[in-house]
Amino acid sequence: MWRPIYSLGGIVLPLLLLHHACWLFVASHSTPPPLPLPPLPSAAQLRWQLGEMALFFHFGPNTFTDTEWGSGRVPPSVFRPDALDARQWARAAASGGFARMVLTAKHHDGFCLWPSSYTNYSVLSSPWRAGNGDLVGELADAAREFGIGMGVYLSPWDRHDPAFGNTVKYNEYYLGQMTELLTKYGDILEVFLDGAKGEGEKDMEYFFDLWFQLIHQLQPDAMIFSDAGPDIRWVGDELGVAGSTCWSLFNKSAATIGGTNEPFARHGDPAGIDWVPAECDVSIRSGWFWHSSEHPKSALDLLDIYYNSVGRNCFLILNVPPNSTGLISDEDLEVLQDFATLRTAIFSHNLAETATITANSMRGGSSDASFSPLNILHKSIYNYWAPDEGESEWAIFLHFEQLVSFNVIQIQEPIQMGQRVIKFQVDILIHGEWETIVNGTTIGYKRLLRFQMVETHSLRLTINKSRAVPLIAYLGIHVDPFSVVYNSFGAKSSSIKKHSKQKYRSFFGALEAAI
Ligand code: FUL
Repeated sequence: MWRPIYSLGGIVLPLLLLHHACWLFVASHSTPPPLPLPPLPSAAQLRWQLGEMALFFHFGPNTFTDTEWGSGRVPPSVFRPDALDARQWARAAASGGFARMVLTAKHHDGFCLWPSSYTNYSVLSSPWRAGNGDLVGELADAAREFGIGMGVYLSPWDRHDPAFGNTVKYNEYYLGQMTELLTKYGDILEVFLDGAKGEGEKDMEYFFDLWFQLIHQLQPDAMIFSDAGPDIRWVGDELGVAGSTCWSLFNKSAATIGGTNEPFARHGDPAGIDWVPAECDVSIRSGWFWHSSEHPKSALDLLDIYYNSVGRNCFLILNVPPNSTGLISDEDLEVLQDFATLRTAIFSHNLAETATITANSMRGGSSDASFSPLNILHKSIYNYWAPDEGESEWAIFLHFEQLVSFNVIQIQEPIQMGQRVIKFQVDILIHGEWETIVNGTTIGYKRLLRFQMVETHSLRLTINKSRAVPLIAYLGIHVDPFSVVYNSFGAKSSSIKKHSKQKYRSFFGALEAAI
C-alpha cells in the first residue's frame, strides 16, 4: 500500500538527509588548474626539453685530416675508421644520461656519411666497410637499441657539390638528401641546421620555409634547430652558456638564420609570441672534430657548463668527436662517466625532503590538496604548487628541524603551463632575520643556482614578479662539494681536475658527511 513519504517519519527523513549530505560531499570537487599562459610548448618541444641533454658527433673526412672545415676536395679514400662501433657511441650517450644523439650526416665539406643516391662523395666511395657502410643507419640502429633519440646535422653550406651556388638546383639537391635522411632511418628527433658559411663563398638562397615544411611533414616530432627556430634556437655562442635571464619565449620573425642577434638569442624575449627554447652547443674538446693534439675538458668543466645551460632553462648538446679509429676515445669516455657521477652525487639528494613545507597561499584553499606546496617534492613538472589568484607576492617556506647546509638550489616551473616567473629571491633565516642569498630572474624548465655554503633552519622562496600567477613544480636543495668557487671545500676541489676517479670518490665521501 502506498503511503506518503512523510508518514515513514524516522526512517525516510534521515535517509534523505544522508543522500543530500553525500551529494554535497561529492559536489565539493577539486579546483581545476589555472589557465595555461601562451605561448606554450608543443608535445615534441616538451619531450625534447625533458631530455635535457644530447651528445653531438662531428665525424667525417676532417677526423682523418686534422681539419675543422674541410675543403670538399679531400678524396673519400681518407675515410677509413677501421674499428668503428656505433654501439659504443650510443652506450656512452645512454650511460652518461644523454637522451639523444645528433650526427653530422654531412658537414660543410659535403661528404655524406650515408650512401646518398644524389652524390658519390660519400661512404660509398670510401674503403670503410668496402664501400658498403652507412653510418647514419648504424647509429640509428644503435640509438633504438639503447633507447635514445636520433638526430641529424645536414650542413646547408656544401663545399663539394657543384650545385652549390645555383639556388634551385642546390635546394633540390638539399631537399633530396633531407628526404633520404628523414624517410630511411626511422624516427629522427632533431634536424640541426647550421648557419655557417665561409667568407667569399658563392652566394645563393636557401628555401628555409620549404625545408621546414618538408621536415615537419616527414618527421612531425623533429625539432628543427637554427638561429631562428622554428622549434629550437641557437643560444648564440659555442661555449654552452646561456643568459642568466633566459626566456623560451621568442619572436621568430625578428630572427634571421646566419645573422644571429646574440643578446636576443641568449635571453629570449619576455614579450615573445613564439615558444622557441634555446639549445646550447659546445664541444668536449676545443675543436668540433677529433684532433690527436687535443684533449677533453674535465668533468668539472662539464658540470659548470651544465649549470650554465640546463640550469638556465636550456638544452645542452655536447659534442664528443669520435677519433680516427671510429671510437670515442677512452679519455673522453672517462670524463663523460665522471660528469654523470658528479651530477648524481649532487642532485640525487634533496634536503627539501626533510623540511616542513608551507606556502602563503594555495589554489583551492586548504581543503584541496591538488596544488599543495608539497607538490614541489615530486620529480615531475606535472605536479605543482599553485597559489590562489589575486595575490601580489607569492612565497613557499621550508622549515628544517635540524640545521641544514647547502650551496645549490634547483627550481622548476611546469612549463607545459607557459613560462611565468620574471623575478624571484631566496632568503634564509639567520638569528631571526631573513637574509637574501639569491636574487634571480627567469626560472623556466630548470634553474640551478650556486652560492657559498649557507646554514639555516628556514628557507623562503619568494616570487616577486610573474607574467601570471606563478607555478612551481620542483624545489631542490643540494650540496655541491665540487664546484670550485662556490663551496667550502674550495681548496681541495680545485685539485680535482688533476686527479682520477679515485679522487672524486673521496669528495663523494665528503658530500655524504655534509648532508
Ligand atoms: C659551426 C660549424 O661551422 C662548426 O664546424 C660546427 O659544426 C658547429 C656546430 O657549427 O657553425
